[in-house]
Amino acid sequence: MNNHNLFAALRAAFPQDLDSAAVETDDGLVYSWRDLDRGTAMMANLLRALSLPEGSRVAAQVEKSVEAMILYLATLRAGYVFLPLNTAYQSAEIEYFVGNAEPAVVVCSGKNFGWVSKIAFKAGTRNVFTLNEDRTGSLLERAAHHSDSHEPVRRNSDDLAAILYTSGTTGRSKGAMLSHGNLLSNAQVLKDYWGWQAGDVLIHALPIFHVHGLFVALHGALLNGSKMIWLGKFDPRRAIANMREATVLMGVPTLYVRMLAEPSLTPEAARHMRLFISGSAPLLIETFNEWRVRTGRTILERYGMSETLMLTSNPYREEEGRRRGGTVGFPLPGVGLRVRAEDASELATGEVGGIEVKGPNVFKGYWRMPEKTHEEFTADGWFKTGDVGKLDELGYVTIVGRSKDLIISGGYNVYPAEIEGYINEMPGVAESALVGVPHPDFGEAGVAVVVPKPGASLDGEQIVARLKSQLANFKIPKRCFVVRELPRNTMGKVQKNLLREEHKLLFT
Ligand code: MCA
Ligand code: AMP
Repeated sequence: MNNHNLFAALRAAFPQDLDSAAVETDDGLVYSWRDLDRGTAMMANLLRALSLPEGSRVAAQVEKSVEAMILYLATLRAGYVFLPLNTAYQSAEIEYFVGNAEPAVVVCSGKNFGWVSKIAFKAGTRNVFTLNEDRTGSLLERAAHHSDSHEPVRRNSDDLAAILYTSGTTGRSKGAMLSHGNLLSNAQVLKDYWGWQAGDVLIHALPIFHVHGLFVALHGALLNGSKMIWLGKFDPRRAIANMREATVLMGVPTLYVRMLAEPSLTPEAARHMRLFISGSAPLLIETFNEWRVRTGRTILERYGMSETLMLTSNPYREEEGRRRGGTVGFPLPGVGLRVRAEDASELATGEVGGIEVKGPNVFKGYWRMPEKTHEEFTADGWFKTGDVGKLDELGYVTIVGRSKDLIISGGYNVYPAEIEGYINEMPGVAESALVGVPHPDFGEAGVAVVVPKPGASLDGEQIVARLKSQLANFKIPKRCFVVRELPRNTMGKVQKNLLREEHKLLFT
């Protein structure tokens, strides 16, 4: 029987010359394919030596580094389940994720060990390691004592490989359970659809705690045996300078907007590049057009979700069609996509409705939330994305909005209900609403509108300052207004569309 462990497939794609460069970092280090193989083996052996129960979760809240990537690959190799956490999360957020996922291992930055280990030990985690950007910390010290050879643990396609926390369409964060088969099948489809080829070099510019950087970019390069130029933190000038030696770059729209602001972005600078991919948030048509003028290259926009991995993509090959700005392209091979009205009836071409999907890429459900999982699938087994869109006569998908109350800021998801909850807890607050409005850098930015209790006086800046001490930085509203009341419809529901309209020019 074949081993369906995703790591085994990635390892099989390593080039024959294991001493060639696999990763080059921005501080000048070069890791060979042999380094990745040995490093993942040593770490996998360390994890196995901990005698963890099968299916154990390994949670990581660490800065982006090659060693952090090795930790992810080692977790797969050892057959455990990886749980990546955004480095911006603060203690209340980490407490929720660790309490919910009950990881057997937690890896954090040395500077956070005090508070993270306290949370982890309270949740029953026995093993807390540290891993720092400068390649120090107890994880590497401990792994150094283990053998550098390791046979990937046998896994079935349906076995869990990772859990990614996302808020789905409603309520508290839910852990989307992704299997080895979900991840591998999606990576294989993208390898073919995007024409990965010999000699490709990827500029890896995104964080590695979400689907885009951890799976789409990383698996793409590894499955093609391609070298990565590894940017610890996105820097537009560095990314442009790296284009001379690279062929593929993946980014959220904010990355493209920031590169366009650099005079060094020219057709000459981009001459060596084969493919620019954008996703995670809507790419403005202005950005799409300007990029073409400034570089002579056409961005390929695609669409996906944590629960489903990649769903649609504009075509790579000309014979399959044009890359059309403002659309997210065609359903990927193997992905079923349909548009439904609210009463579940099928809609005609061009009509707008809820996007529903099916395929080997669709997740196994939400971690320990069978009811939530059930709610988000139709009776005939399609996953309801919460995105609103349409299909045209050629089959291109356009996303026109979202039925879920979600703001996407700089490619990160912000759930208004969560931030409103924190604001409503503050003394003197009667109620609040958070809306997303256009922002030139982040695409959308959060604006809070807060109503004081009778007799209370509130200050918008103080509310923002208080949120900063509680929540990840990207969730903090960029502005906060104190008003006498929120607009409501006859049913008493807050009319967020009116608030969005009122504040739409705030940042433009
Ligand atoms: C930072 N800030 C933000 C954001 N990032 N505010 C709103 N939205 C953000 N995304 C805050 C900072 O805390 C700071 O606040 C101020 O804005 C300016 O920070 P700056 O230094 O400009 O930010 P940065 O550190 O340069 O980060 C910007 C970034 C980053 C590089 C665009 O947000 C990023 O890497 N985004 C990519 C996210 C991503 O990978 N998404 C993929 C999800 P203050 O000054 O007050 O401290 S996967 C997904 O969605 C699906 C599956 C898919 O389809 O891919
Ligand atoms: P996440 O929960 O982080 O996985 O975010 C998934 C959501 O990001 C999707 O449901 C969409 O709303 C949004 N998204 C991803 N790619 C695109 C895109 N190219 N255009 C518009 N929205 C996108």
